[in-house]
Amino acid sequence: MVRVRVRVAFSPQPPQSLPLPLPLPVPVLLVVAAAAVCAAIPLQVMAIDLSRLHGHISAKRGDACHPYEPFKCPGDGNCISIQYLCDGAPDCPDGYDEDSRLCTAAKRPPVEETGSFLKSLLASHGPNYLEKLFGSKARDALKPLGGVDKVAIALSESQTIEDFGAALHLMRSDLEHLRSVFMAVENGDLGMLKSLGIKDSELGDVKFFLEKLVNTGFLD
Ligand SMILES: [Ca+2]
Repeated sequence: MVRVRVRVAFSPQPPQSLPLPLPLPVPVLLVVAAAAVCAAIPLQVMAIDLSRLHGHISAKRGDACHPYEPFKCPGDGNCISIQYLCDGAPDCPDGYDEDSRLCTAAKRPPVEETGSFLKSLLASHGPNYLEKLFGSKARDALKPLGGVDKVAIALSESQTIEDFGAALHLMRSDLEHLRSVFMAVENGDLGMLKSLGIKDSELGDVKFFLEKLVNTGFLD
């Protein structure tokens, strides 16, 4: 199906028919322009935070895109507007703006936030604590799985728990254990988390963390 989309280019010039009586100072013009752009972007699109897209955005200085088209297609370097990310139609030549890992990461908490949370649990309880969630390969501060950052990226980018298990080469038994933990949380059964040794003071944070994944399709 060919999708036709009309694009309106942003013009910093006021329309000829509506001349401004006095030239506005540049900062005022910028605020007005930013407000106009924000008003034109639907709320759903505003939820996409480029800082969540770990590893999907070039970090090189000097090749940044214009603020109104902040996403750089990795293939050809074209810059596209943020409302064209994950909107169902390819805008980068290779369709990267619709990449399923990128679009999953756009819905999840930032990788850095997930990594910090996992590290805080390890710091409080010791390097083997996350075996309770992710199974025996999660010992030694997740080193057998590639480290905390790799696990955080997999949690961010894996659309489903099956994708997560494949990304980290989890054993089937460990994956099914993890699924049972998620299902318990989805069903409001905090007894499961308590039985894993998670302290009452941490239950809220762990539940919130797991629910974020469930609510973005992890168990689908
Ligand atoms: Ca698109």
